[in-house]
Amino acid sequence: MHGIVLQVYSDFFDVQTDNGERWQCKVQGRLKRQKRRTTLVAAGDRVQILAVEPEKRAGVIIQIEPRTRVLSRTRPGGGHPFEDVLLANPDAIMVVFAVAEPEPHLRMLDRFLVAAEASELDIFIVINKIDLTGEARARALFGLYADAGYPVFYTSAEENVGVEAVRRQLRDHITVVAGPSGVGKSSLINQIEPGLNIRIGETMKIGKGRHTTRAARLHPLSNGGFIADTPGLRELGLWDVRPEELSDYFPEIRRYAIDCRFSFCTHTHEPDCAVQEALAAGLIHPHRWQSYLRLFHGEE
Ligand SMILES: Nc1nc2c(ncn2[C@@H]2O[C@H](COP(=O)(O)OP(=O)(O)OP(=O)(O)O)[C@@H](O)[C@H]2O)c(=O)[nH]1
Ligand SMILES: [Mg+2]
Ligand SMILES: [Zn+2]
Repeated sequence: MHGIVLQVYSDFFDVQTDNGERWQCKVQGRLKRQKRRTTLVAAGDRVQILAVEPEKRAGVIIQIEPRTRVLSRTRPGGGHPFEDVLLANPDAIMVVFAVAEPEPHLRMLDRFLVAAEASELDIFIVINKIDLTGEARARALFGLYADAGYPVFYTSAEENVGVEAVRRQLRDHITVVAGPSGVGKSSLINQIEPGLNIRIGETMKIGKGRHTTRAARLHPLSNGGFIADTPGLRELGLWDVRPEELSDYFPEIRRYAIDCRFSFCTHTHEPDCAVQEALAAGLIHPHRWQSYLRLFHGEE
């Protein structure tokens, strides 16, 4: 049987098979004995399993498919760094913000987007709680992100508005959810997939304490997608971006930067800078430009 690992416990793995069954699996000894520099089995891994006790849905993982991508941390160790895989095969990051309550700080949204860009996953934005301001106000505030090139969805988890479009976006993908506390991430997920019953007003967490490595957990959606509950982007080390990489992480800057005279142009003072020209022509939003400058100079 083929399946996907939903969650990793200390010595067994929760696997959902392609026909939707849940099996508790161990890993075949042969696989455990192989030398490796990466986590053997992580949430998101596609695996092949054999039944051991079918009546108990207990099995053994006999093969792990190659990973397309990972969210990981590198653990240094004796000259042989080890890749701690927190999530295998992620496809996208959904960045959730609220239009009010908490008051939106666009600078913080830019920070989340830069961290998300550093992961090299597809990114889309969900602006929630539009019932508090009306959709027009939300679009006026966040329209600049659509101009920058991001898909932006407007929702009210409370009133079930705009949720179907987000549900379609999640189909058949493994999507990581990110965003500040209180914006309605759990509420939104419950509205997308009512059977999950994630606690509102309580952060989704596995494990305790800030020093334990928190692995990810996948919540299966009935449309074939998975929501990944992962440690924050900060804990994944995506928060620390070098200034010279920064223009790669603003899509609307990256787009023009290829035409700068110098390939290492920082767009702050160099001659023949295509980004400066685009800025002067109004093709880059001044707010986003200010965010770029602040991050470039090392301010959060
Ligand atoms: N008015 C309004 N309130 C909402 C909406 N969505 C969520 N809320 C409320 O916002 C509060 C926070 O919602 P949560 O879903 O717990 O937020 P969260 O993003 O999961 O927060 P953390 O788990 O702490 O990161 C709760 O009181 C929800 O009832 C919405 O669309 N409109
Ligand atoms: Mg939550
Ligand atoms: Zn430039």
